[in-house]
Amino acid sequence: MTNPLHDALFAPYEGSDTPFLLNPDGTVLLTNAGFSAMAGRFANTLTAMGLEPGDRVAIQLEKSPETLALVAACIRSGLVFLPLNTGYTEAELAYFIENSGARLFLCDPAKHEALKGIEQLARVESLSDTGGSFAGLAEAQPSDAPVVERAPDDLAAFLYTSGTTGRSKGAMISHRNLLANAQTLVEAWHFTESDVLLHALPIFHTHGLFVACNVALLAGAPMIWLPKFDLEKVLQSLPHATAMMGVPTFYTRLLDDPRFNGALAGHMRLFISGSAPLLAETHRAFEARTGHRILERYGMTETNMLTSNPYDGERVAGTVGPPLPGVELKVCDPESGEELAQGEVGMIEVRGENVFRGYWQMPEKTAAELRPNGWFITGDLGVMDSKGYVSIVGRGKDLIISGGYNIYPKEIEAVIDDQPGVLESAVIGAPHPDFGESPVAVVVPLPGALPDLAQIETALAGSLARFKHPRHMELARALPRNTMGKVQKAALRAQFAEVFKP
Ligand code: MCA
Ligand code: AMP
Repeated sequence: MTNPLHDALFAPYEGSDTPFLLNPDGTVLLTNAGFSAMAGRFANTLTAMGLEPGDRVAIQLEKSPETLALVAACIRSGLVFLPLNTGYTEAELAYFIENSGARLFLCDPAKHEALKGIEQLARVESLSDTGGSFAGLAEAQPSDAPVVERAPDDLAAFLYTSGTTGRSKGAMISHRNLLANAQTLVEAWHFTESDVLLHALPIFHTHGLFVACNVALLAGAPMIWLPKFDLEKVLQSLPHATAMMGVPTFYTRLLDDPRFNGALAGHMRLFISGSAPLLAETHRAFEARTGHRILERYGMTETNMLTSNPYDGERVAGTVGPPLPGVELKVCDPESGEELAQGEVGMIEVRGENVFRGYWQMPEKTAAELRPNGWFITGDLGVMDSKGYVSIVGRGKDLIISGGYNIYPKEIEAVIDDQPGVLESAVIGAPHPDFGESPVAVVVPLPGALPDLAQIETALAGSLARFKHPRHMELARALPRNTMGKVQKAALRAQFAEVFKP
């Protein structure tokens, strides 16, 4: 084997005129041959720029065939790619690019001018399905490119994940991590060449890129390629697809539309949900409407997929199923790390070939979460039943999941606390009918001051991606605290539990 991911995901179909990406009406958008030619040209362009194996390439691109071809090109050239949320502001991007030491940053042509400042940190080029400076350079390149040799433990990607404290950490993901998990999932979920995956997720996170794309690529199944979750296009695509992966918001949005019914889902064999808890009532409503039991699974950026409800056995609503083959999982005392008896609630720890290689240049953070014997401390609180099914019952980490995107309150609080007239703030997640959870900010003024909430919103807009902005903000005299002086976020969660209720 010369390059584990290239050999398994891209090489088998190279040059074949079979369909690779499809339109919502089932017609061919791009063949495998068209895709591999594009990826080859991009790989040659990257090499011609002087990038060398192991160099990092940061990518903030809209979802398009070109973006996926760039990922394939990085893998082929032995480069480490960093996919970045398209919503990130320049301030957020600068941190990732500087921290990773990326030599090249690729952005959308529409943002190229506005992001010129990044040139102090890395070369900046642009790419989209209609062109861009990188696409221009690629035109002159041949479509056949050398495949750079990689060992299984060589890095393939950095995915930045925030934490309860401090700055985001670059999770170092290897070829072995991604390939092991993709192989497990293809088998567990029975993917074959006959499948058509309806792909409506973003491709800058584990779910859309490593779960969805890698499973389809490894199985040789074409994908209906939607730039985003567009309800009309999803409804149009369903009769041409066999499987879909989504966050719970996909399923609640489908259920909100009366056109979505059993007949429309008749060609589908599998609906998979993850990234955030799927409410048991959504699971039941979905089955009542379509006859399909959604298969819920659980994973993390650092570990890829960890547990899954079974394909053939019982899919239990409100659980994330047993550990996947090759994944060891135990529930431990959060303080001592001792394994707890079955049925007790504790910290979920996991181990397996899927577990990442640590945080980039952050040995203390790596040591705090990844034990020397390979067990990773997930930060999720869970319990395992007598049949081995795991339920996530809470989070040891202060995290809000909105429509499948993770939001760390600390990051929002830090911006608000810096604003004139603010003494302190607390951000919590409140139940939201569309996004599952959404952030609420409680702002405490300095004595005698009256902070301007509109000005705080402007400050948030300048520094944080839109999806992180609190959708409700209000002033309070003080934050509830316990006798130790710690802010009681549970009390705030109870107070704001109905703030987004329709
Ligand atoms: C968009 N907006 C959001 C979100 N998405 N706000 C909060 N949370 C979000 N998730 C903002 C938009 O900027 C817009 O702002 C407004 O909300 C409404 O946009 P809308 O058109 O309704 O949103 P959308 O484009 O339809 O997106 C919603 C979405 C999307 C389809 C749920 O966010 C999505 O595809 N989420 C999937 C995320 C994902 O892949 N997560 C996996 C992470 P304005 O108010 O200005 O109009 S990987 C992971 O978690 C692990 C490993 C795992 O287990 O998978
Ligand atoms: P991230 O690593 O940023 O992609 O987010 C991973 C986190 O999402 C996990 O640690 C869980 O807290 C959460 N998560 C993923 N899948 C599920 C699920 N099916 N149910 C509940 N939480 C989930």
